[in-house]
Amino acid sequence: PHTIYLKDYQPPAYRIDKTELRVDIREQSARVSACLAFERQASACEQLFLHGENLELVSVAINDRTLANDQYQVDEKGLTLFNPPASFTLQTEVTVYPKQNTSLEGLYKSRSIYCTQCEAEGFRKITYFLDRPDVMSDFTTTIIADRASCPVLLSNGNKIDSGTLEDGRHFATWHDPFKKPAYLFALVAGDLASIQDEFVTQSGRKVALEIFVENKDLDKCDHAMTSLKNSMAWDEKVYGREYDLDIFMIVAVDDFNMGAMENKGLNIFNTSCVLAKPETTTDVGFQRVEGVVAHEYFHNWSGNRVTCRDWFQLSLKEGFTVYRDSCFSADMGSSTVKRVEDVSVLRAHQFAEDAGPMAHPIRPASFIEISNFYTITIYEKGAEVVRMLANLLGPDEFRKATDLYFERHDGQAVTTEEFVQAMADVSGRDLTQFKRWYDQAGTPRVKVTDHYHEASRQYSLTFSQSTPATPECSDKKPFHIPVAMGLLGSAGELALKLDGETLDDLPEDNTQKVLELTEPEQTFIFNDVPEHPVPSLLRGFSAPVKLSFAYSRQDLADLMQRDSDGFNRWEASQNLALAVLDDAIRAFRQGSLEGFTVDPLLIDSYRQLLGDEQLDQAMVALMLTLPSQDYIAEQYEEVDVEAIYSARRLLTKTIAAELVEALRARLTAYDNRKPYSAEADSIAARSLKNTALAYLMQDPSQSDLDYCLAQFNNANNMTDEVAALSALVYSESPLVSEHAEAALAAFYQKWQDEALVVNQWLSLQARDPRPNALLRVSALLQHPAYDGANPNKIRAVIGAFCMGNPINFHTGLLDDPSAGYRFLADQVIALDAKNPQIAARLITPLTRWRRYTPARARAMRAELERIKAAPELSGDSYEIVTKSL
Ligand code: HT7
Ligand code: ZN
Repeated sequence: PHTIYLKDYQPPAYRIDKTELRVDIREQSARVSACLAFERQASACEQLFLHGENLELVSVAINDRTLANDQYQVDEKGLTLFNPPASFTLQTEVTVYPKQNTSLEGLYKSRSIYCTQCEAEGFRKITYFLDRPDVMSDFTTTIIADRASCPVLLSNGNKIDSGTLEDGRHFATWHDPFKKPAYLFALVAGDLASIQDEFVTQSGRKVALEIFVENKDLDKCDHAMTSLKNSMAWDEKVYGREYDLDIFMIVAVDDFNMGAMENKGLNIFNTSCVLAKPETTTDVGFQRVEGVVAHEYFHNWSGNRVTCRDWFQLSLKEGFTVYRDSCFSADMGSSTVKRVEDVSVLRAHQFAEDAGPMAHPIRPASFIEISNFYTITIYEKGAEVVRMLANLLGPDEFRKATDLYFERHDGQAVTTEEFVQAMADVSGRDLTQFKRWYDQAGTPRVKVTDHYHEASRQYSLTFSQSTPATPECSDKKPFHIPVAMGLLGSAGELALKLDGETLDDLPEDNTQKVLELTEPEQTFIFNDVPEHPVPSLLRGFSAPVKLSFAYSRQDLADLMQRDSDGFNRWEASQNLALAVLDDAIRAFRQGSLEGFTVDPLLIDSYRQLLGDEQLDQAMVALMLTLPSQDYIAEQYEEVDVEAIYSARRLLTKTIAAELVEALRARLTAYDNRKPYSAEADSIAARSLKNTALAYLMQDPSQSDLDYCLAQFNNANNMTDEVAALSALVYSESPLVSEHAEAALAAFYQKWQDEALVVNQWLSLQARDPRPNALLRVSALLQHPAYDGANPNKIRAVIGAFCMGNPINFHTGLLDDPSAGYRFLADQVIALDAKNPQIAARLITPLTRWRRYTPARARAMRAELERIKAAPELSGDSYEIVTKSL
């Protein structure tokens, strides 16, 4: 495998102005005929290389003349044309094998549905092409298949023809009037049912909306349709972006490597991101459907109308689109809850990536396999960078800048430079330093100290920033970091007047400011400060950094109660919990948790929270939830898995015991007879009730257990049903164990025909922290519900065990502590030949070996070596393994 560098970018030698495809699908294979109109862009070209992989070439002609053997050459990477003319039509015919295509890239079969996945480089598995995003073409596609097995034939754009052929076959021809790169091409053929609706755009155009699924799933499409219409309206209102074709289609398939794909006018989705109904889908599932439908729809502008010049620019479309979908979800529900959720994911997983061997900037400088760069860094950190720009410019200028960007670059393939330039042009700001966020990896540390001078009533905050070395660079230059902040006095928020500012400079509400850090060290002095305040820093998580300030525990308890910034109230709860967890981790490491007492300040703060009737119930639930094991691990240089697990477990049990009455009061306050609704306040009420239930089931009374069993048996929605099931399964109380086994069996019996529900059942067991989980996981792999070719099932069992069950993954089996690592390596090696993208992703937990104690690090490393030595390892897995060794 070889490395591709951004610095080597060259524009394509040819354009492909028109692409005509004819895809003739038969049970055993498909014949793809392509007619491509090439125009030379540069001076003479002796050899033109077209990408093509896993294609069986049947014929090749230029301007209708079959090529002689010395006019072309074919190898496993593509087709080379020797001395092609300046302007010509290339005709090729190839055979492909959708049923045997287990990589789920190119044209493949998912259950009975033929579908495609072309991003990033899958089109080359369909036909020979310049498969790169800066080659944009006008596509006309004819699909031919059996009418009985494939009554529905879809592709991008508008249907321009259809008809009947001999032998029970039929065809449909689609034309997409918008030029697009090949990665946005799609086709679907299958026996699909659909729901239909309509959206009238702000300029009065009618757009037909259609969601296609297998007939059995037709009752689970309404939420996706509502989400789609909400997204269309939101993009018009917030970004002035209108949909451009006459039809927008979504197709759901079971076998899909990621969540969904934004193909022009024909989005293809993993069923897990479309299907939802209360009986089978949790609240988290409903929110995911809404978010992913929005994300793919928003790509129509941020990605499709304005696309990427090359794959190094991936965050141009992904970071921006994640930012857009997260603002949309914030507007549909609670913005603070959404922010907390996003930041939790970022800090537990992106920060870990940024500190590991796969760390890369949001615009990487090189890669071996682009599929490995669909990372949490490109997506979520990319979104944080756009969020910082949006906050620096303010809403009006940011909107002007996005308008300018879309208008300037409509129909073009551009770079992140152009995106930032639009921001700079509108705002007049110099964003040169800001652009370091695009090419320096790593999470900046920001250390803050303060000083209060009573006599002068001056308060100063000193910030110093530094960024640890990452593989691409060890000498980091300072970042431009916006720090939103306020100051808490004893009676509330204080007015902020920076030294040098006059009253005229200040807005009416001047209790919040954004301080812009640009130097390694900077001090800000505030005047007329009446008392030593408690600073509230990095409000709303205004930059993706690790900020530290020496808060006392009482300060944190105070911020938890009183900060006007909802995000920072939650942040204070996390920091207070982390401090107490650290006490327990130290005690564990010094010998034992026996007799350890949990700081009563944490218990009292939680008690206050449980009694707070004003605060959004979802926020109460989030603040009562201890930091995840991954986020706790992030706080330490060396991860002590047992100490973290034991400390968190002890705190959970202590909180449950100390607050039993307040927790029960939350159950009593909840009205179980309310009909289900997916609105934010209903979701919030359920989340608090189920958080309380999980605590109570740590050591339940008979009536707590009865409540949980009744909820499990009578719930009218999956959120409550699965919350009760996991409270039963994860309880260590002897009162519960036989009920847990029975509930697991009953759940499977009830839901065995609902694949997505079965995935929940699998993953709940794979995450079970009790000892010897690996034995149960190995049994699950043999269960009839498991399918080793389906990425959702792989994620539900192998992914959930290796990434969501750290205590079992790292401790293995009682007599075999490395068994978890060996299990993962075995699974990766077996999967790599079939689906390299999914195999490579699974390796992630092993890549972090340097963070663990020496014996574990050695064992993890040995498994990486074993994967590396596997015969015919894919480029995908090779890249991850070699970069992490
Ligand atoms: N833009 C889409 C990326 C995607 C993808 C990438 C690699 C392999 C399979 C894939 N399926 C979809 C998804 C998105 O971000 O919208
Ligand atoms: Zn995307």
